[in-house]
Amino acid sequence: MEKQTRLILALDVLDSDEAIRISEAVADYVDAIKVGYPLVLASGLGIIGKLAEYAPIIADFKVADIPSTNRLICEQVFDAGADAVIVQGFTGHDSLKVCVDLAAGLGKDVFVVTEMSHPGALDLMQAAGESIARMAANGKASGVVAPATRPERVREIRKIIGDELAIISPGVGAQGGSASDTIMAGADWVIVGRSIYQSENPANAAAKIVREIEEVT
Ligand code: OMP
Repeated sequence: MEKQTRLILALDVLDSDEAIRISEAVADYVDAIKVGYPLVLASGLGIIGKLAEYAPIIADFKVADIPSTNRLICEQVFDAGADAVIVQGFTGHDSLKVCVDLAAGLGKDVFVVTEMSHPGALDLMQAAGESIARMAANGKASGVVAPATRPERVREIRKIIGDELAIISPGVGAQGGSASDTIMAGADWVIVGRSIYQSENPANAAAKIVREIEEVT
């Protein structure tokens, strides 16, 4: 994934035609498109290959199982044409390792969720976030997912993982986070969904976020 616009679209629409239309419209403004359960469950895994024509695809399945099941899931995801997969970190180092090993052999990326962006992440996840970030770095993941709703946590997680790993950061716009604050806190990319795909003009909405990022980089 090349760092150009530093914007990743989270494409949580359900209709495949709409997904293709939006991807085509925003292709010039995004470095990747993140596809997850909503779109894949509604449209089938084949949507990944179709959208890969417009941008690299991050498959957000928040993979969280035992190692052998994680391997089966990641094989399907990469076979479908995804360039990267998002996995949960709380399942531990062995579950992560199979994903990283498989991805490394295929030249693909693994991003590990540390602490999520919603308020409920404070109940349990935040306490484990820094340990998960450390495990992601030790386990040679490509990067971590960290919350744009809490730039101070992005800053902490950056200190833990150093500069080798990337930070991709959701929570900008609809969840209240700011693209520029998140980038200034140390994120490499911001992930934006509803503020783009629910906009009357997704291309304009994406362009506006890219301009905001450019102002602080
Ligand atoms: P919007 O809130 O619509 O911009 O979408 C954010 C996207 O990022 C959604 O696809 C979420 O599932 C995803 N996400 C979070 O919002 N918070 C997290 O902590 C982690 C993710 C993720 O792993 O992508």
